[in-house]
Amino acid sequence: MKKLMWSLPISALCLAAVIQNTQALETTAQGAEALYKNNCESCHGMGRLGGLGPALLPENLGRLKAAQAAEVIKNGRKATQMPAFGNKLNDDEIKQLTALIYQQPAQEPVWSAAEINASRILNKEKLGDKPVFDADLMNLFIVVETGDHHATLLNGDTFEPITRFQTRFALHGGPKYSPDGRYVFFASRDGWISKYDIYNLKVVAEVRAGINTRNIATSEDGKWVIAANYLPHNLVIFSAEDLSLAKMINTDVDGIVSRVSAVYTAPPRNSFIAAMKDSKEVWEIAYDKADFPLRRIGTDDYLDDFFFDPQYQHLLGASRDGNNASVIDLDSGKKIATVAIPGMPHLGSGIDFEYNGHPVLATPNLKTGAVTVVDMDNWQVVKTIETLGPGFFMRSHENTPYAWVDVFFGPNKDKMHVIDKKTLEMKAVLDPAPGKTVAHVEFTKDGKYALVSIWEDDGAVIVYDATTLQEIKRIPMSKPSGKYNVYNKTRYVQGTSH
Ligand code: DHE
Repeated sequence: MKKLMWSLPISALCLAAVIQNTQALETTAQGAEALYKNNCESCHGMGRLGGLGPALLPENLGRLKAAQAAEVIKNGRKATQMPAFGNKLNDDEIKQLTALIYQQPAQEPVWSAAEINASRILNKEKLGDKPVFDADLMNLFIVVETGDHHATLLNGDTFEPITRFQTRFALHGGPKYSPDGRYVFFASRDGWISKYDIYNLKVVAEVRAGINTRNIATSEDGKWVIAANYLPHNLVIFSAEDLSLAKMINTDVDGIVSRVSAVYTAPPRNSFIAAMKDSKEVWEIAYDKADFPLRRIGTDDYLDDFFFDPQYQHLLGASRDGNNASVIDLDSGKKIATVAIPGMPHLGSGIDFEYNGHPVLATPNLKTGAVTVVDMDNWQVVKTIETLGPGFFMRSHENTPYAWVDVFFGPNKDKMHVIDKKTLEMKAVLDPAPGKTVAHVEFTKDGKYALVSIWEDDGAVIVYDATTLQEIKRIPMSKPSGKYNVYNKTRYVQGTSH
């Protein structure tokens, strides 16, 4: 392959998995290719690009260890259509297939406009303009359940599910709503974008944007959806109306080869802002101008995880060494400060609120058990709040006194911290499911209730009174990875991440 993906830097979290995967045994290529063709190709596609089943390329498998892949081939995968091959293939054949899928294909995979256009699926049914159920449309939640690849539409007043539907395999990143909250767009790691009509409880359009996709963003005017891809190296813009292709923006430019880490919407700027994985740049794409003009902002470090201040005037990007964050003024394109945050801040999960009359941001850290609070008036660290381990997701709401942060990694993954935003002291540490991973919080529209995930296949969403911290209800769900309230997300309520 000409483009050497493995020589490029990769995110810290998946490093371990990648090292393991690239240690996969050399295969007798001929035999493995034939085994693939006869047993796997009809679902996983020619060239291992994916089809009914996910793509089987090293980049797409970065999060699955080779031993686990062999196990899936042998015994099948629960809650998917992947059958068990254990009675058809012997151990040596399974070993060969496992080795094959962790090898780069001889030909570099292509996903051009032709493949994108050919992948598009439109639901041609005539659908009505009124919701087919009765609920406060602004207080609905989409809960993504990655355990069995489903999503639940949850009524935020009654906490009763309205419907539950199958999604594409392995969704990642927050689903994004249209400004009126009627439609929600999902992205899968395999590149599928699905547009779901909440009023009619139906998928209305789908398109495959790439082979390995990071996330999507929707424009504030409701017209565009953009996908950030690792493979190919590009950003792809679609009409939000019917997911038809509007523009592909190649990110391998000026001799620099770069994947795209993520893309976000900056509503006051009418632009999308993209984080580059392998180039020292931030890209801004104007979505309100013809042909989506691009502005490239040079940075002095690789910045691939972002926090934006509420005005979208400043961007905080975590540096790759995980020891500090750069503050970039998005108007001038200049770096204006460096904030020392030694624990590898997870800025994408950062939230903002007011503390002592100052706007602050609070971010969990991926390497240390700490939440870092930074004054956005002077970019100084106000406080480092000790937690019981590295956290992944943090959330609050403008109407609640507390900020909630999980632990996610290590022995205390079952704990949930509740921090008082007025004092920056720990108000409580919740322990609702000892031994299980407890993560990710979202609030009802009014901020009165906090919904917390028990992140297990036989998990649940727990509803808490966000003031008394009493448990109100437990709704069984299959690894509910994220919950997204229509009002909080479409109104960019303070305390929600972008
Ligand atoms: Fe995520 C959001 C990157 C691993 C679950 N994750 C995001 C976003 C980025 C990101 C850039 C913001 C995009 C958005 O919401 O539009 N995630 C990364 C990584 O680089 C990392 C560390 C490695 C990787 O393999 O991609 C990573 N993420 C994970 C997981 O292992 C998680 C826990 C399980 C999973 O399903 O993959 C995970 N990421 C999530 C979730 C969100 C997310 C649930 C949305 C959070 C939200 O509330 O908005």
